[in-house]
Amino acid sequence: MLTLHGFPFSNYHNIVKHALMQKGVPFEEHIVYPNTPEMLAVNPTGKAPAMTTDKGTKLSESSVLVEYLEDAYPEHPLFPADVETRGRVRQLMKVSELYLELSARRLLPSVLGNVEFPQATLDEVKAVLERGARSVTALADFGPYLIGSELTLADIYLRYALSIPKLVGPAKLDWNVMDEVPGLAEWDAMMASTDIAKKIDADLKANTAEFMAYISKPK
Ligand SMILES: N[C@@H](CCC(=O)N[C@@H](CS)C(=O)NCC(=O)O)C(=O)O
Repeated sequence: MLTLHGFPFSNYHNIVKHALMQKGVPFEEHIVYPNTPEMLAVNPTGKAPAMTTDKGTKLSESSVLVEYLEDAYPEHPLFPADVETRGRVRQLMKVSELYLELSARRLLPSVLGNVEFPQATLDEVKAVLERGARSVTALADFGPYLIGSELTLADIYLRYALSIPKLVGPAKLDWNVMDEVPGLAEWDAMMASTDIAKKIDADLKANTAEFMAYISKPK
C-alpha cells in the first residue's frame, strides 16, 4: 500500500495527507521525523513528507507528491479539467509556497525556540509576505473556493501553507495575513469545517507533544 512518511505536525505532510484523503486513496501513515536515518532512507533531503508508492518508488517534495497522486489516481481530480484554469491553480500553489510559507518559515526558530532575528530580516520577510498576500488577493476569486466552485489543490496547498504566516505574522511582525486578504478568513473557516480538515487538525494536536520533544532533543 502507498505509504506517506512524515509527521502530523508538519504542514507539508498535511498537504499530501489531505489530498490523499480527499481523493479516497488508501494509504498508510508512517510517522517519522526529519533527518532521522528512517527518513533519510526514503528521502535524501531528510525532509518530511516523503512517499513510497504502491510500486515501491520513493518520492519527495509535497508538490511532486500531489502531482503524482493526480497522475496515478485520476478519479476524484483535484486539478480542474480546463488547462487555463489548471494553470491558475498551479500559480496559486506556487505563490502560497514561495511567498507565504517559505518566507514565514525563516522566522519559525524565533517562535519555536529562542532565536532573535535582526530587524532587517524581519523587514525582508514581511515584504515577501506582503507580496504573497497581494498575489492571493489578485488571483483568488473565492467562489467559494480559491478558484471557482470546486475544491482544488490550490485550496489544500494554501490551507496548510498559511499555518506558518498565521503563527509568525502576529507574533513577530505585527502583521496578520488573515486581515490582509479580503475573504480569506471566511474561506479558511469553510476549509476548517470539513471532516478531513478536522481529522488532520486533531492528528496535528495529538502529535504536538511528541514533535516538540523531537525538536528539543540535541541532534
Ligand atoms: N519543499 C519541501 C519542504 C518540506 C519541509 O520543509 N518539511 C519540514 C517539515 S514541515 C522539514 O522536514 N524540515 C526539516 C528540515 O528542514 O531539515 C516540500 O514541499 O515537501
